Amino acid sequence: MANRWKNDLTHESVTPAGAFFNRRQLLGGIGATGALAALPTGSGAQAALTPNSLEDISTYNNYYEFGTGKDDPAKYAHMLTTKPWRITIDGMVDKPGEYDLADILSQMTMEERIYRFRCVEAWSMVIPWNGFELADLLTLVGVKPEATYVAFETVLRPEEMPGTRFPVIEWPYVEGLRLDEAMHPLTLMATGVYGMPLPNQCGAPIRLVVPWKYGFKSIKAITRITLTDTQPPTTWNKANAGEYGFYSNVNPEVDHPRWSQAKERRIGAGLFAGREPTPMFNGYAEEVAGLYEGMDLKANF
Ligand SMILES: Nc1nc2c(c(=O)[nH]1)N[C@H]1C(S)=C(S)[C@@H](COP(=O)(O)O)O[C@H]1N2
Ligand SMILES: [Mo]
Repeated sequence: MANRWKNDLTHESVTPAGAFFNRRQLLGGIGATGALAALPTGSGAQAALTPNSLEDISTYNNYYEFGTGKDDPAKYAHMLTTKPWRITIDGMVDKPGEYDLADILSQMTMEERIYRFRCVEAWSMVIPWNGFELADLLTLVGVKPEATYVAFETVLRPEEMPGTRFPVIEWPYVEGLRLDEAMHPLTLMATGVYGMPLPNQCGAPIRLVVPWKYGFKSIKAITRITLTDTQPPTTWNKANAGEYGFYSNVNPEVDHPRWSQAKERRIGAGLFAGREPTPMFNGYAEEVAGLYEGMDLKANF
């Protein structure tokens, strides 16, 4: 196990430019091997990429609606009913409404994206997501020209979410992106991993994935998407603005007040594996640095 992780994961190796921009792939019921075989073969580094096991991805989770322990979501998230699922899309859009998820999915182009995933707690994984570009959904509903931000909200069902009985954070969980971040082709709405529907603990039936930002931006079980012209409140920023900013771009040079962000512990690497350096924008600088040109990344953390 440990060796697997030593050689193959440099930041260039995981979904570099070209691995996603040139490819739109319909998904069948592919398993782990199929997912790897389906990777573009043009880049040697890309072929060497090794995602975390489904076990890692589905047993080590952050999802406070089901408890604060890493193993709580795997134990309790089955309590959430994910079918049928409706998403309210409102605010500054041409076609506001309550959309049925199955209806949305029938109009989206499903793809596989193997992304690095970096939690603000300094652990990381590599995850083979299945999903569609958020930009495609926003285009479908029509974004009005005055909109500049997108707000997201997680479903809140205390009877199905035992963790929400405790005031650890404010419920429902909310997140937000600037509109240009939301429209970026890397920004994914994930409905699956390893070619299978998302396990509940991973955010079923639909969650956001923003691979260049800390994991808490990737909000789970989304029930509402609102287009707005003001920066939306976000759960961890509300909980502690000194520690968690709105942007939360992965940045090895901006430490968390209580720990360094320079390195990360890769889940599944084994007890004796060293911590790996964290790349700027989690390895996606080439694709996203332009979004923040001229911005002070230390002040806007
Ligand atoms: N609704 C909701 N979304 C959430 C969270 C949460 O507690 N509730 N935790 C966030 C955090 S801190 C991380 S690191 C990722 C974890 O995703 P994973 O469990 O699929 O790895 O989900 C994010 N999305
Ligand atoms: Mo996180």
